[in-house]
Amino acid sequence: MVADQQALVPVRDRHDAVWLIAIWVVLSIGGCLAVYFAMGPHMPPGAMSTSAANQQFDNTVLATTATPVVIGVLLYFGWAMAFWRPAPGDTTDAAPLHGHTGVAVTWIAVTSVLVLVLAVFGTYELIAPAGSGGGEGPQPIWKPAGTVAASDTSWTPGTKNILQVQVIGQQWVWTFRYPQFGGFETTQLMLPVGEPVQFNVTSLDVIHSFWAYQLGVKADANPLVNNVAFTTPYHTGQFTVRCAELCGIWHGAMYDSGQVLSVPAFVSWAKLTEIRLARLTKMLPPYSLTYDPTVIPTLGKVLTQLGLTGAGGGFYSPADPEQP
Ligand SMILES: [Cu+2]
Repeated sequence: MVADQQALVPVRDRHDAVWLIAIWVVLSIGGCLAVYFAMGPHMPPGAMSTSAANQQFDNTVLATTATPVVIGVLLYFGWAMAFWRPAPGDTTDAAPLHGHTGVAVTWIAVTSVLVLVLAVFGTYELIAPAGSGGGEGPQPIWKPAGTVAASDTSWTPGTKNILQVQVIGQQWVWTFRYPQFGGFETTQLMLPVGEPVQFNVTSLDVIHSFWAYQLGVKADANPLVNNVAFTTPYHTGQFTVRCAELCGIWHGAMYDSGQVLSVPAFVSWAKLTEIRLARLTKMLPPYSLTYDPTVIPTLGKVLTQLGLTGAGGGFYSPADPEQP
């Protein structure tokens, strides 16, 4: 009787395996399609810029790849609970398990290849096609295709010269300098749509992290370091700016918002702001990729003292046609 029961076990297991694999394949195909096509377009951080779209694509591919694994684990777990649990009152031990070299080797090989391929794929996709939205340090290796070393003094839309935007973090406000428009400093982060942007991120005190969420840009702001990040906005509209590095008691209030404008609207904003802030720009230290905090205490303070920063840092002029 005991021998008969043991002989039946492998047959039952084979049926289970066939069913499990069949159900797993069907569910995985459906799941992968649903994740890639239905969830993919809603994956963070959206597709407002090249860097955001690259991250969204990465997130979509990684989630799609993980789907069969998750389905496999949950299916096996559910199947075991439904069909392999002991009958009520059965307190005997289960049959001993023995290692299976083929299964172990296959599992290690498949998961290792999967992880390594995804690591290489994800890294390449994040940085290579359009330059990284994460800081690449002072000498970036990957730049947006077709761009050249930027001039600090001029920028013309549609050329290979990248728009330079300096991001300055300090406790607890973000300010932005536009060196190609006379080096004015403002709390408004305005960008033109469809034009490559180079963020030069630095800090005047502690370590901050410039995080323009919808643009997929996140770069550490370190004092005396120029940390470069690239993006090209795809759409006009508003995006949020936060500090992503705990930087003191008002870290959580260190937020701002930025706006992607049409190219003509951006150019007129930049030229207007250059003129409007000319009086203040003269009081600032000359544009530089980094500033020594012990020598340069004026950046940002000028705007603050004159009451030009509103709650959340953003201030909008009634003269700005893009603002309500
Ligand atoms: Cu901060």
